[in-house]
This record gives sequence, structure tokens and C-alpha cells, in this order.
Amino acid sequence: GNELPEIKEYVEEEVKSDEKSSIHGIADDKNVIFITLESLQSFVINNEVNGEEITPFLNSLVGDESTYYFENFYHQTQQGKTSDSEFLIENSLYPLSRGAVFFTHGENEYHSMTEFLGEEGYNSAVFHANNKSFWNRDQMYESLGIDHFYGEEAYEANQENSVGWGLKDKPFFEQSIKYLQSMEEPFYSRFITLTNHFPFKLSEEDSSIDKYDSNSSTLNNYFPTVRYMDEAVEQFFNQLKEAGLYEDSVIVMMGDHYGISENHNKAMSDYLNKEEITPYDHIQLQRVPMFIHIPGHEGGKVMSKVTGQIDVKPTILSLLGVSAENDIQFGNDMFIEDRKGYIGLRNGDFISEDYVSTSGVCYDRESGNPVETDKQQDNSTGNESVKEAVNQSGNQTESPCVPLKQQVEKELELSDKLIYGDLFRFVDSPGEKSEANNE
Ligand code: GP9
Ligand code: MN
Repeated sequence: GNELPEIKEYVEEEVKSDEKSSIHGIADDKNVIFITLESLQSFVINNEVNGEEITPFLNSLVGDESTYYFENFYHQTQQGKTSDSEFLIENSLYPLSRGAVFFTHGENEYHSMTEFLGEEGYNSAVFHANNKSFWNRDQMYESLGIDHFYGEEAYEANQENSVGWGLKDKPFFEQSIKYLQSMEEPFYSRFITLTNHFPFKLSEEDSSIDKYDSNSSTLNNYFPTVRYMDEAVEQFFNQLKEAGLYEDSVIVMMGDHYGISENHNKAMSDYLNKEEITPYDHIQLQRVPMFIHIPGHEGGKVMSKVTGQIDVKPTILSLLGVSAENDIQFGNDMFIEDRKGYIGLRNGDFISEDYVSTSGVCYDRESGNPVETDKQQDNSTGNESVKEAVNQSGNQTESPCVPLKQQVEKELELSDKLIYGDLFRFVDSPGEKSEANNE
């Protein structure tokens, strides 16, 4: 654990803030209902296909006074896909650059959001109608301190109520309600949807909107399954109201990762009415929807600052008024101003308020144009080195992305060290801290 002091010092100096948001503690003791919206990307929000709204229910929450919608929220997942998104939100650490940390480090010690909430008396459960060992969840959930996992065997699935990967989202939520009602409050529950998963299969009867028409059947199929998920979520909101669980809960909904890969850029450029999908556009397509819905709260709005999955743990803990002062987190509360100022992606690319850095090019975030400098970032080495471009005038200005790029690389390295060294073994656990605080 001799790398721990360096990591702690970095987090103290570069990440953490003393600022408390104006809504810190607003959801104190409320239940948390977290819904993972499979493969949902932000480009469908408030958008249409064939002249039809794609996500009418989610759209109705954008601008709703009880809802904060983060329109510049990025997924930060890599090969571990859904499981990487779970890792990010539970730990505010980065997933690994190769493989899935759920598999490679499923037996590590972690100080998860679940554990912090557990110390406050929260009961936790994850609901997902898939095989429990998929992504090594059964093992990892134990390490994350999740009390109960309602997997495949908790659900009745048959040919009629299943499609693609398994149980459809509507029956999934229908069948989950009874379990949720049986949980002692306050609870932290997480629902992982499945129908909007590649290859986006859906029957005619379940399709409320038509497919798109392009050379990509993947993109074409995507829209009806997105709409199906939107309807399933709306239905779930109604079920929560009927069950009397709605008012006492905060409902968080987040896209886990992209659904449409860059293999479909041609079709995507057709759909978005663009000549081509540039590397800058590709990064902007990594935005996923993030909603925080607080029934009874007035003050919700569309939030435009740059945020990402690494911020979810500090944000939810703050909303519930839970202090995690000694925790090692690489994200910030999304409701404070004094944030570290960028979202790092696993490959070293990043998005800051001013710039988007990808493929060795520094783009102005607002215009999407490359920032003109005399030095360009050199992508060939994959690190922060710069190569001098020919400069007629003799003046050299460094790309404004370079210092941030170095910081992102450093941060990824420190997060990796924590995981590879299983260093949370040497950090006071959430429980130990609260005991110390009570003395
Ligand atoms: C599988 C589901 C989908 O259980 O979470 O996984 P993905 O392929 O999106 O990672
Ligand atoms: Mn997924």
C-alpha cells in the first residue's frame, strides 16, 4: 500500500472540493431507485424518427420541475460495458483499459456507494433478469456489499414475454414491484434493463414506432426498442405511484454506454443530417442521458455542465446527505461549481468545458473545430508528448489540451494502481469512519 499516500494526496488536491451544493441532503433518508437504461444515447432525447418522437416519457422529464437532466453527461465505459458503468457509479473509479474489472478484480475490497449507504441503514438490491454470473456479477456484488441480487431465477420468463436477451423490460418491471415492496425502507435498488440491447430485436406488436431506414439494420432497429424502454419506464413510474413508493424515493436514470458503435457512422450521419461523423462528433455521441428525479422537489432544470459516470457516487451520496470525506473518489458532486473540470475517458481522451481532446486533436468544444496551434498532440505514442509542427513564424503555442491530457493520464494510472494493488484493504472502511466520527 505504499502508493496510497500519493493517490490520496492527488485526490485531495486535484479532485475533492469543500463546496456543498445547495441541494446537499435534500433527499436525506429517501429510497434510491436507480434505473440503468441499456444502450441509451443522448442523441435520441427530444429527437424524432420518421416524424415521431422517440422517447416521449423521458422527454416529458426534461424541463420538469422535479427533474434535473444532465445533457452533457458522458459514459466512461470500456470493454466491460454495462458492468463498467456499474463499477463507475459504485466506486467513482475508472474501469480498466482492457477486460472487465468485474471479472479481473471481482474479489477486491471496495468502498462502494452501496456500503456507504449501508452504514446509513439502507438495504440494497439489484434487479436484472439475466444469469447471475454474467459479468461475474454474483461475485462482484458481494464485494460491493449488495445485500440481494434478484437475477434470472426471480422472474418468470417464457417465449411470450421474452425477446433477444431475455425477459422484456415491461414484464421485468411488473414482476419486480412485489420484491421492491418487500424491501425494508430506506432502500437502494438498482434496475438493469435489457430490451434495448444489440441487436435491438422487438416484435411488431411491441413496436410503437417504425424502424429507421438506412444501410444499418442496427441503427434502424434501435429506435423502436428505445421507445419500448421509454414506455417500460413510464409504466414503472406509474407502478411505483400505485405501490406508494414514489413519493419517498429519488429516481435516477442513466444510460450505461453507447448502443450504436462507430461501425454505423454512415447511417448515423444520414440520421443526424451530417456530411460525416468526425472524431469530435464521435465523442459527442458518447453522451448518455442522466436524470435525477426528486418527487415533490421544485427547482429541477436542464444542467449543461460537463459531467460523467465517475460523478454519480459523490452526487447521490451528497443528495442523501451522506458524508464520505475519507473516500477516494475521482469524481465530483454534479451540483457544485468547484469541480475538477473535465471528464476523462478510459482511452485518455477527455472533455472539458472548453475542449474536446480525441485522436490527438484538440477541439473547441462549442464549435467542434480543431484548435489551431503550432504544436499538435502526437497520438502515435498514446501519451502527452507533443510533436512540433512546421511553424513559419517561429512562434510556438502549445495545444491547450496538453496539460489536461497529462492530468487525465495520471488519474487513470492512479485509479489503476488502486485496483491492481487492491489498495482499499488499507483504507478505513465506511463503517470504521462513522465509528471514528461518533467518538
Ligand atoms: C447483461 C447486460 C447487458 O447482463 O447487462 O450487458 P452489456 O453487453 O450491455 O454489457
Ligand atoms: Mn449495457
